[in-house]
Amino acid sequence: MFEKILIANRGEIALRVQRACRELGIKTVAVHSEADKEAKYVKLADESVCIGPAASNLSYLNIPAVISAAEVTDAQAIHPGYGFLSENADFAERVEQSGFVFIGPRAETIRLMGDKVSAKDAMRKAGVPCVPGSDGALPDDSAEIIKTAKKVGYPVIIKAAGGGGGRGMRVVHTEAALINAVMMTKAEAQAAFGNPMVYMEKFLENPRHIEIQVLADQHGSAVFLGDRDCSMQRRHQKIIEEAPSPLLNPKLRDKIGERCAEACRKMKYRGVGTFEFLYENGEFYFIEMNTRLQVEHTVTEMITGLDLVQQQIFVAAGEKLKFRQKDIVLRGHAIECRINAEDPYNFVPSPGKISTFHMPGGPGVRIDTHAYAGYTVPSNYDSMIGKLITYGATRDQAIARMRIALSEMLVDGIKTNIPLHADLMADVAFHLGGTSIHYLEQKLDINHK
Ligand code: MV4
Repeated sequence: MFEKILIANRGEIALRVQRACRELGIKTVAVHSEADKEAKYVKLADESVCIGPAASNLSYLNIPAVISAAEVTDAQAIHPGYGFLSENADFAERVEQSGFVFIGPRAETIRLMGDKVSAKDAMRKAGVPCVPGSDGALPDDSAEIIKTAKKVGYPVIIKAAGGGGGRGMRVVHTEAALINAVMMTKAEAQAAFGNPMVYMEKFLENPRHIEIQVLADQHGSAVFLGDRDCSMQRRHQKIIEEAPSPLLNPKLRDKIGERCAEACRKMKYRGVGTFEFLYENGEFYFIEMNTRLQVEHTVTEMITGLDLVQQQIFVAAGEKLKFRQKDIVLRGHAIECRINAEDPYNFVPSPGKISTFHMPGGPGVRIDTHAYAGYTVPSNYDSMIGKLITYGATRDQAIARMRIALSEMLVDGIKTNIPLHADLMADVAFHLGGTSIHYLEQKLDINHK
């Protein structure tokens, strides 16, 4: 097992990884920007290294600075957290070339999944159901593109191979608009990702976003750890996640989950991963795979009883999974509310100094945050300051506990989205379960007219 791990991230996830290490008796190195040097989790780490100024591209995204920090502190492995360098194949490669272990999949796997055309191709070959569409990237020939769209049926969506997470896509409703839309998406993709390749899919009008969590070791074993429903989102930012999805029954879940686990075995996947699906009319359609630990891994931890960060560390160290699929039991229900430093209704970021910080507690309440009274939320990074997670035997109990927890939570000095979460916990459609990916934006629109 590793003796020392460098955590190449900041905020709540840096603290989360630190806690997992401490429990395993592993020493931690925190790297931080000048803006984060006073943060408590930095001081809590066994060692810390300042890797640059506040701007992310000069610090948390600075590959040579992160690797140098691992060298000077003699860390053996690097945990990338989420965001920043976590899905950067070049980083993973350079970490391993420098003699450290990258806590995540092989660079080759990250690269395969980073290109959405090659990812989809790999999934199709591995038997994972995909959205119908073009066979790989679209050709240059307009007549061919028109033919493909006719076959797929309008509306279609044009997506950049280099995109993902909602970047570089365009919906097309008619043949008249098709070629121009393809040209525009290609030009934008070239500018944004340095890759003009685009592909086509049938556009699903009102799907849910359901994802499958997987875990695989280096010895060919892979399991799925249930699903999460992440449909409550705005502008591709998830706000609430839950596990399991209120829409699935065990049979459907096991069927799609086993497909994902089998795909991992075929790809020789290593580490944790997430298969993202759109779910409509009882069918799953693969859209993307994330090769990192996700923000919402917590809800999976609550219903499986596993520590996913520790599992990442075990498999990165070459250990075998200590359980098989039949040993994985999904128990109860968990909900996560992302707490952001922002205006709850216009979503404008609200950085600054937190004066009051009172956190809820009680049975089934978990808080993952690096914030505290007196902490200053920097303006340089993502506005998420923490996650409130509740667990219950049933979905209703998890919701009831969330309502109480939100009512106890006090954060003053900055604005937060706690009032929006309180509204959503009282929302009838949310209570019924399974609102679509468009629900929150529609609700916010109505409330503002
Ligand atoms: C789609 C889609 C409808 N049909 N693909 C957006 C993020 C990226 N991961 C894929 N996205 C979508 N792809 C087809 N064929 C609708 C979306 C989409 C979406 C997906 C998941 C969560 C939120 C979303 C919000 C708007 C659009």
